[in-house]
Amino acid sequence: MLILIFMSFLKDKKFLIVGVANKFSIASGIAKSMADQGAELFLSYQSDRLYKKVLQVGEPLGCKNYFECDVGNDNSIDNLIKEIENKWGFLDGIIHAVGFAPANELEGSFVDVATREGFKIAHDISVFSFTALAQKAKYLMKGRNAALLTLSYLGAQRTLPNYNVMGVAKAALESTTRYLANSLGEDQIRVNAISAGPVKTLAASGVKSFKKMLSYNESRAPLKRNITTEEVGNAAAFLCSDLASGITGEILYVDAGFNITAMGDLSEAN
Ligand code: NAD
Ligand code: 0WE
Repeated sequence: MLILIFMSFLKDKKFLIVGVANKFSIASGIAKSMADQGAELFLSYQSDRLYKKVLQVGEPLGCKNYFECDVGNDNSIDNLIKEIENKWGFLDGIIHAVGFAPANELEGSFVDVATREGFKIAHDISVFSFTALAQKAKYLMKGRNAALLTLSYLGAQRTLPNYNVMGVAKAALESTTRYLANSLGEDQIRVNAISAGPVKTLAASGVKSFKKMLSYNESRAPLKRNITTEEVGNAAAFLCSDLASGITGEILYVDAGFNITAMGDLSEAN
């Protein structure tokens, strides 16, 4: 007799996911994997105009909790956390899948396109927001073996064309992951990041030559393909579960191995 045993390592856990814009979002892949493992979800979205799309992602997963939150606004974050306190009274973790820089800084040579204002916006929305969420939701997570997770990209560690100020911000986000991990450790709250390979999402859709980047990654990565949001989701579900109870302050690459290579297969060499 065949016995199928379904895993559900997030059963009875409740998570806030910040950053669903539509079904293509990395946050949506994470929501699916976490719901598949039994987690209950609270989805926050940036603005009214996204509400319908976010419902389309949440409803098939049985999610009943939605709230608008602009992570660049402290009152907006406070309102979100209050709503979670009222609905649930506690939290087992937060997924931060938000990144933004002004489009005109994501094209051209870094030294020529960088501005003070663009730097501020990129770091406020893409980096400080993670600390702000941790700070404001800490009291809901204390002593529950909770887990925070953010999304990074290889541009934090290496240069690549056009990523510019976002690379600088992702470096700060990875450092933030370590500092948060160190200061939240005493509350048994773990903090990790996933550095994902490129995925065609809304945030990627405005990016010049993104298709070329996808095909470059596909041919250079050890697995000879790109990754899916579900693969990021499965790693996220693991990191936020008790299976990862010994892991904190870590940056986990989910990129088909691209980051370990330096020279590909020389097919482009003369
Ligand atoms: P996406 O456009 O689907 O998600 C980005 C989200 O950020 C959107 O939901 C958007 O509404 C939200 N956002 C932006 N400003 C906000 C604000 N002020 N308040 C609240 N929400 C705000 O794109 P994505 O690719 O899924 O991005 C999610 C995360 O993954 C980002 O941190 C991104 O840097 C990271 N990432 C993306 C890739 C990729 O290739 N797509 C690779 C590695 C890491
Ligand atoms: O982190 C990201 C997305 C970052 C992003 C994208 C946009 C486009 C639209 C942040 N802000 C904006 N602002 C906009 O107005 N990625 C990892 C995907 C991505 O974006 C790139 C990449 C890759 C990969 C931008 C330039 C070069 C490569």
